[in-house]
Amino acid sequence: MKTALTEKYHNEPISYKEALDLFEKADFLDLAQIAKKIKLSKTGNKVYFTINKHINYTNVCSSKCLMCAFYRNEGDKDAYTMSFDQVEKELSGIENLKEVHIVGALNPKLDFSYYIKLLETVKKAAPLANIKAFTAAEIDFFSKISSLSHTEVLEQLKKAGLQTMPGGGAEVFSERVRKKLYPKKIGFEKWAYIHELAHSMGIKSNATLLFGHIETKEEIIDHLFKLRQLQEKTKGFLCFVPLLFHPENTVFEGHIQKKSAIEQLRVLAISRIILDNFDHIKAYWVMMSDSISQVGLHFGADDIDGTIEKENIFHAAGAKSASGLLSEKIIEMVKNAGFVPVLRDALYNEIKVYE
Ligand code: V47
Repeated sequence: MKTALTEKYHNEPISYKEALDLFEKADFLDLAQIAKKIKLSKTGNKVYFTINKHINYTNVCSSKCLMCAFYRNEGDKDAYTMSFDQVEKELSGIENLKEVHIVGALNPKLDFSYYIKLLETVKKAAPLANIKAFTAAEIDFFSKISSLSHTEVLEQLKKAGLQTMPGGGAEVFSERVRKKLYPKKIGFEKWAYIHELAHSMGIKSNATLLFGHIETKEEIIDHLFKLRQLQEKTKGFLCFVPLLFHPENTVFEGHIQKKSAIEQLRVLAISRIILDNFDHIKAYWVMMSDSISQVGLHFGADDIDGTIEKENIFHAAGAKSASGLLSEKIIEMVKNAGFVPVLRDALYNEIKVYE
């Protein structure tokens, strides 16, 4: 039975009904076996990581999403916007930096020129690193505040140094959930339009799913099928990253429990199975913890993210993982899980294989 299942989902794209059935009912280890077989056929026993740094340039946000613990109102005592000097300082002294990940908030007080200068500052401070910046929600916001079209916004950002885009802002592509949790944020149509546009301009991107709040299993499966369809069209997604909802310091604290390791691993595996046209699936250690992300490598993930240095968004929401890891620690985690660590750049070019 196990062999029949792994063969079936390895050779043919899965249907919506089959996917929902597997997600809801499949034996836990059968699910792992199916997902791992797909992972092995794509990336063998390699697991990718990078040396990266997160810059969360502001936490002042007009979107005020209910699931977010990171945002502040203007005037709050812990509201901040980084100066370019601070950005430069944050990036100094990091050896071998490969990727700068820039995600912030929708701050109505900043002009579009701030973002151009931000990218120019990062490019100057870390000329050898890839700049992965701004979710589709931010790109849409920049278009509104600048009165430029989405194409013009992306052209100007690209000229200033933007090379790839993170997957955030996708949340769950369900209008039901959007209306309840993030009514001011863009929905699927716009998120998809902006990523498609970016891909057509040579800007590759990631895709995410925020799970573990009020979404249903059907909405998770629907989200993954929408992404598979979009990837079929553009082939511009590099990696899919399931993001586990952390309720601490949000209105859901005490009402929603963080999903168990088993539930997190089921989401990871079903993502690997449905997204057969994505080369990479990330077990994001910051959000899952070191040990669950290690197990995630046996549930279809082939990427464990990077050293990060300092993470703010998930830690505002109570993530208990370290806020950064040394490369040596990541290499050890991957080896201990039985895989070969590979240092990558943002486009998955292999820089060093740690046999
Ligand atoms: O879109 C917000 C999520 C995202 C919470 O592309 C929360 O490699 C959990 O885009 N609990 C932003 N999640 C982060 C992001 C990202 C992160 C890591 C890797 C990549 C990548 C992209 O953070 C938001 C939202 O989905 N988020 N609040 C919370 N309480």
